[in-house]
Amino acid sequence: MRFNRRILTLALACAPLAALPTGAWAQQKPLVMGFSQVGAESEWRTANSESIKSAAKEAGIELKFSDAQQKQENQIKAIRSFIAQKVDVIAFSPVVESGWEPVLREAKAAKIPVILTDRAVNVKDTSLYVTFIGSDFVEEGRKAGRWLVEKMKNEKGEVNIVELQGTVGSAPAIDRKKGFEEIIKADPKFKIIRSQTGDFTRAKGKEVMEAFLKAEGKKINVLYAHNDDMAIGAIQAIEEAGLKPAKDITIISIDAVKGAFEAMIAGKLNVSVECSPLLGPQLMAAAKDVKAGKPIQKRIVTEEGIFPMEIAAREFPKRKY
Ligand code: GZL
Repeated sequence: MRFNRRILTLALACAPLAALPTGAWAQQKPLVMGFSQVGAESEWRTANSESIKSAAKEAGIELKFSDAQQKQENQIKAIRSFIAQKVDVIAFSPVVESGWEPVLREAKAAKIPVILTDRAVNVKDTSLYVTFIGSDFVEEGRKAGRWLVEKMKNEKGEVNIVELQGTVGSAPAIDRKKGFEEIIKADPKFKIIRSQTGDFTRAKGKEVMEAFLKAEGKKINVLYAHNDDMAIGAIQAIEEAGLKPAKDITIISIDAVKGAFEAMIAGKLNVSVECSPLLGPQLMAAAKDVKAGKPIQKRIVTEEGIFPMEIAAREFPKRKY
């Protein structure tokens, strides 16, 4: 008799749950997101990873986070693993634009929605991802170009530019180059005399700048770096060559991370175009909307500014990354 009473008590205690619509039960289980990150190559990337992890925690989303060490094959492996684990949603920042169709088709076949953050992919079938949340890199390149044209408007002679490109084949490297050239081509005095990848890292940026200085020396008037980390590495090379960064060579870079503000305040960097890594909250909101079956924009662009050295000290205390 006692045993039956216990079962009855338990059944009565669970009864209210049975009354919940099944969806409500499903909503009790936290949404599980598989995220494949490019790597940890720059200050920007570190801030981006922190934003994603803290936003997942804040949103009550279970995050499976994988660092690809800037290798596409590691990202593809991670995405396949997320599919095998039957996560609710997959998100990633593609290290390069191409080579994603096969694994994205596998995710689609497994009915797992994919969200792109930070960088885009180059696919014919855009149904392979739900949305792309990130900056307009072409516009970032245009902003860098417009700043240079304005700064050099009274310059009569040639303006010789060396360019440190981002990771070969990546959306930011392709588009920042495109936007910058679109603006400077209006005036033939601007010439890009050397252009090479520094892979978005300080070490490689310094190494390539050393080679540029060896080959071109005092002919260099401007350095255009696709991110602050490469610019900071190049600043070291410029100083070691006995030149004054931001004076002997005008330096333009992109991201507007803390290191860039410190360099501008020290008078060693002329300007940094903002590229916000703080994509975590938008990503988590999009993931929840996708799972709830809500409509979502195919492209969500992050709004960004530009920070010349003259305002760096005033703006630095307000910076969030
Ligand atoms: C831009 C991002 C780039 C940053 C670099 O959204 O993909 O990658 O500009 C980072 O600092 O390495």
